[in-house]
Amino acid sequence: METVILHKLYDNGTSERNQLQTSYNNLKTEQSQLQTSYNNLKTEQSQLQTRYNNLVEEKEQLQKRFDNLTTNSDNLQRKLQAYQQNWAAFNGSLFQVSSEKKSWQQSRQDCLQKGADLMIINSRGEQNFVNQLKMRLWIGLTDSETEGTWKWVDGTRMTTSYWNSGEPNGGRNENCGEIKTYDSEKSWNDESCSNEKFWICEKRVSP
Ligand code: 2F8
Ligand code: CA
Repeated sequence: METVILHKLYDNGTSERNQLQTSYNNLKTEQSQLQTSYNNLKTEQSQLQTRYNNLVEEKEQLQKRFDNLTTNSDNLQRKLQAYQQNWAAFNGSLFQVSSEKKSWQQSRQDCLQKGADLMIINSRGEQNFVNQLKMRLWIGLTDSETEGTWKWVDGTRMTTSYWNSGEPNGGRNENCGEIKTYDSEKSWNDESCSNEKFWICEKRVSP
């Protein structure tokens, strides 16, 4: 009787041990699968990080290219606009000759409205350029502030001059400068500012 009971207990123990072993094996298998999944996810995460870094770099390069293209397009747009409005490029400036006549002040207002001002002649090249147009034109020269002290519209004192013989001769009656004769050596005249004349605007495009 005792032997039978002992056998029974032994069989029960064995069966329980087998179940535990099976459960243990199953858990080991599951653990191993989870480890593999984890490793795969780690690899995938690392690949995604690399792709993300590459995309960030690519985005920065594209942004730079986009900014450059925008700058180029803006410059071209400005040039095209200037060309369409009959601005002529010379020596880092754009020049536009009027098609109507106005007083010196009104002429200047027209230039200012266009983001420009009356022409300032500060090189021999510019003096030649304006004279070859062969037109009487208001330029940005005046002694309205102090009689006899000629200044350009940017407030600088006139240093080099190309007055016509006998000019300036108008005293208080002639306080504005014009291109009168087309002799590049001596072409300026002082003239009454209220006289209506064609004029020339200058817009600086490079420093
Ligand atoms: O001879 C030069 C002289 O010519 C004219 O006066 C007669 C000019 N004035 C006008 O055209 C209004 C002067 O500015 C110029 O000096
Ligand atoms: Ca004069």
